[in-house]
Parts: sequence; C-alpha cells; structure tokens
Amino acid sequence: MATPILDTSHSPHVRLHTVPLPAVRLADDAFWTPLRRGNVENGLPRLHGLLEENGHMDNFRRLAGKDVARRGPLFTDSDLYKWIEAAGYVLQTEDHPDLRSLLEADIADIAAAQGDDGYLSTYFIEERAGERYQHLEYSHEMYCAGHLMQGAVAVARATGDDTLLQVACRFADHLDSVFGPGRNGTTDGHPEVELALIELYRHTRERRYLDLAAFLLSRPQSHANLPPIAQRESLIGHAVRSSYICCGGADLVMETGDPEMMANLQRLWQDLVGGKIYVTGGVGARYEGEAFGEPYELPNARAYAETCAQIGHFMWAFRMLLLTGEGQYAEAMEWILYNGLRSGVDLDGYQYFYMNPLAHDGKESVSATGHRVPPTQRSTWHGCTCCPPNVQRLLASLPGYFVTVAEREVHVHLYDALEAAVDVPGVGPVRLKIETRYPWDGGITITVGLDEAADFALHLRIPTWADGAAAFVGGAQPLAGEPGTYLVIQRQWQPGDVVQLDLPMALEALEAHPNVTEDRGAVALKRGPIVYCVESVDHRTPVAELSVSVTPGEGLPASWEAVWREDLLGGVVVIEGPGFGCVPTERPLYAAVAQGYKTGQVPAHITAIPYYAWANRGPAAMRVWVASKADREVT
Ligand code: FUB
Ligand code: ZN
Repeated sequence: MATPILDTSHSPHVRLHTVPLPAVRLADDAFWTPLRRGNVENGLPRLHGLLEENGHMDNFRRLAGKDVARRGPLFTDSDLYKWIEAAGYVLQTEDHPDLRSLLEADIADIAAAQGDDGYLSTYFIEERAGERYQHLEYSHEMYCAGHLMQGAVAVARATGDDTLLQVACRFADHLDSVFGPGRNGTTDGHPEVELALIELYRHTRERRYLDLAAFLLSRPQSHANLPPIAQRESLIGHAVRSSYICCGGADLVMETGDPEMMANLQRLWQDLVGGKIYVTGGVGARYEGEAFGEPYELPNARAYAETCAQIGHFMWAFRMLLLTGEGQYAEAMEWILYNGLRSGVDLDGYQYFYMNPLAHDGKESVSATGHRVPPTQRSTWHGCTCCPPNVQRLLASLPGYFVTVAEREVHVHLYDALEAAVDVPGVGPVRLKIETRYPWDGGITITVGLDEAADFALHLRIPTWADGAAAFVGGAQPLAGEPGTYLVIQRQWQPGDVVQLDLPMALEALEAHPNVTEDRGAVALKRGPIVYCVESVDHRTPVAELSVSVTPGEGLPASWEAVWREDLLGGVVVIEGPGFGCVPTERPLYAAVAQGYKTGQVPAHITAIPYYAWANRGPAAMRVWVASKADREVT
C-alpha cells in the first residue's frame, strides 16, 4: 500500500513526488528522534487521556445513547480526528498495540455516531440539528469533516482497515449532495476540508471529491468574506485558516495545473516572506482575529505566532516545493520547523505552546493594560486544543518530508541522520544512508546503496546560509554548492559511493528590514538553521538590557563561538561571546538630546540558546532580538 503523507503518484502537475512514510527512517541518534519518541510514548497517550477526560470521546458516545452532557468548543471533533491522523502515521512506520487499540475504540465510537445521511457533528445535534450548515462562517462543520477525512486516509494507509474511511466518504458524499454548483455555495469559515477532500480523492480516486474541493476553493471564504484564494491580493485574516486554504489551492494545482491559482499562490508566498513572517518562522502577528498584520507589522512580545499557523505554513511550503522543486520552499520548511514550530512543544513531546512570542518578561500575569500575556510555561492541555494534536500529526509524519523523487532523480531537502529506501522512477530501488550531527554540524555523509550501478541525479539542497558549501564524491574535485539552490550530482552511481557534503555554519547576526520598527537597532543570532534567543536563566543582567557589538559588513566579533553543551536542554549548541549590560541611569522618561544623558555599559558574557528550547527550564524572560551595541553609547 502507498503510504505517503500526500499521495502524488497520480498528480499530473507536480515536479517532485513524495515517498512512502516508512521509506525514511530517522536514526536513533537523529536530532528529531528524542522528540518523536516523546511524541509517541508520552504525547499521544497523554493527549488521548486528556481528550477522554475532557469529554471529547463522550461527545461522540452520547450520539449513540450515552447519557452525558456535551463538552468543549464546537470543533472538539477535529481534535480527536487530528489525534487519529497522528496515530495513523505512527502505525504506518511501527506497530504500537496500545495506540492501535485506542484507535480502534475511537473509530467504533465515531462510526456509531454518524447519522444515516452521512452527516457527523457532535455539536449540531438535537435542538441544534436544525442549524446544520446555517452558520458556516463559524460552525466548523466542514473543518471537522476535513480532519475526519485526513485521519481516515492516514489510518487506512496504516492498517488497511477502511472503517473510518467509509465514515469519511459518507460525510464527503453528504457534503457533495449539499454543496456545489447550483446547490449551496457557502464555504466553511475555517478552511481545511478543501485539502482533505483532495487527499481523499487521491486515495479513493473518486473524482467528485476533487470537483467539490475545486468548487469550494472558487468561492469566497465565509468567515470575514475574504475573496477566493486565487484572487486574494495579500495574506490577510486568520493565519491558520489562510495557510490551510493555500494548502488546498496548491493541492488543486497539483491535480489540475490551474495557472491562475498557481500564480497567485506564488505571489502570496512572496507577501509572506517579504514582510509577514517572523525571524523564527512564526506566522500571525495579531491576537485580534489570530491574524496577519500589515507588512512589517511584527511585534515581538505581542507576537501571536500560533503553533498551528507554523504547521499550516510548513504544509503549504511542502506543497509549493512539490509543485516547483524550488529550494526556497524547502528552506522555509526548515526555517519554520526548527524554530517557530518546534518551540510549540517542549523537549519531552507532551507540553505545548499555543502562542510563540519572540520576547517575554518572564512574568505569569495579565499585563497592566489588561491584554492576554502568553504563558512562560507550555501546557499539556489547552481549552482550545487545536495545537497539540497538530504538533503530534506533524511529528509523526515528519520522515515523509525529507526526501522526494522524480524521473531519475532523488532529492534531499532536510538533513538528519537517517536511512531512506526509495523507488526512483526510471531507476528502481535506491538507498541513502545519511550520517550527520545536523543541525549542530554541517558535515553530512551520504552513502548510496544500490543493487547495481545506476545513472541518476542526486539533488542536495544547499541552504542560503551555507556560504562555501561543497560536496566531495570519491577522489574527484570538490563540487561547489550555490546557496539557495540544489547541488545536482548526476553520474553513474556505484553501490557504496559516498558523498561528503559540507555546509559551513557561520555565526550570523541578522538585522531586520528597517520598517520592522521593533527590531531597529537589534540583531537576531543564528547558526545554520537554528535561530537563537537569550534567556534570563543564563544571565545576571536582565535580557532586555543585554547588547552585542556587531560591525556593519562583518557581523559578530571573532571571539564569539559555538559551543556544544551535552548537558543542556537535551544537548544543544549554544553561541556565546562578549557583550554588554546596560547600567540603568536616573533620568526622565524623555530628555533633550542636548542634555547629554548617557547609558552606562558594563561588560557581560552573553550565552544564547536555541529559540525552540526556551522556557524548558522554568519561567524565564527571553528575547530573540538583542540590542546591538552600535545603537548605544558607552561611558
Ligand atoms: O478554529 C479552530 C482552531 O482554533 C484554529 O485553527 C485556531 O487558530 C484556533 O482558533
Ligand atoms: Zn492551534
């Protein structure tokens, strides 16, 4: 059975094809392995227990007669469906009897709750049954249906059991009987069903599901009345909703080639990377409406950057990569994944952030101005539980994002210690063994396993930050890699050939476009794909008062270094070096420059940890953007 995350095997308009999830196995010592193990051993079982405790399963059981009250927001069904999708991905790669039995019980409850007409919602029943599809701008009925479809496809691909798939198809058929040309033309206020219908089409080959997705994508979004995605001029509104509709649009292009949709998705992508994404890969600047702000509106402490928004944009980037083969999309996947997405979960894989700010004063309180302050601690449970199972399904499916294939081509987009066994069109089985300490070290050894010599091209992504990248194959001259592209090694490969890829990881101090007013006079520290932050636990000086010296045209002083710390945060490279702490001066809030007030500076040693790992040592103040000393006077 084909078990990719997205089955592109019949998609006529993709440049790259996905590989089955079990085709890529992350090694025991891979960067992502401890977190993925925590996800399976802690995250999934604990969340399942919490979903049960909070009534999510009972919400289904009461439709089959259990005498309990309905609990939770109106979209709780989707939380269980996302959990099921995650469990499905786990079971695609390993047997896990405990998960399997939880899954079987859930599927039985869900199947028993479905109406004879195929409709399924635990909210719009009984006295609310008459309201079905009446409040689509907020009802989440099709959103839940979409997550059901994705979960069902993942399970069917894992176990071959079609019970949940049949439930999903019956719901899809019901939707198809209500919505479409000449029928109801309203869309769900929360996109999701579009991309799910297209995967359901890929799995079942039922054309009506693709047509319904195309129809819904052609309609305005009922929430906020936004134009159809192919006509939207910029990224506006709710960031998660936007990312899911962009995924749906990209899925449609894979199947139909729709040029207008493709051109607009590319334009919207430029809008994202040109002014609406944080240096951490976080997306969604505003609390109000969980929405994008204006271009360059990227506040740090007030960043929303919902974990789900990072996941949605990661999924959209993957689809754009499949469509184009362009490195910019894989680079964005990596950027989002290692930073703003990974910060959404703790190191053990069972506590989650909803918001991912880039600065925090470390206090757990409501701010003096009354606005919500993001917590400094991740939680196992959130009243709105969208993020935890979203993280879980992403982590469970992660191996499916590293490698793709095309005619006589294999592409490596993300690096970690792994073994891949893929079927390359026109070639046959190709095995890659990747040994590396990435993201802490840019040295990557790739051993090519073949049954016999074969001619194909190995495409290795060269990140934009990897100046001086080079690959060595056998004793041949080094091949230079152009940052931001793929290094293509086309040759007659022999079994056991080894490629040594070197991606230099310099310490970088990044500055933001001057229009990002909050980041003026500050730098963000980065090494390889990892964005760093300063946390109060490591400093006596308040982190808001730290500053580093950077020289325009040069960057950080040479005395700054990257240091491997086995003992810290599960093992991380910290970057550290000399900087300054500010000595507060008695002065009025505003003073004439002519009065000559100066800010005193004292030397301070600065240690920066990976941003994703902040708040894993208790409540702490944190900053990604650190003042640059060029901006402050020294007395
Ligand atoms: O509406 C369902 C989910 O809840 C959204 O995707 C999240 O942004 C949160 O609002
Ligand atoms: Zn969320």
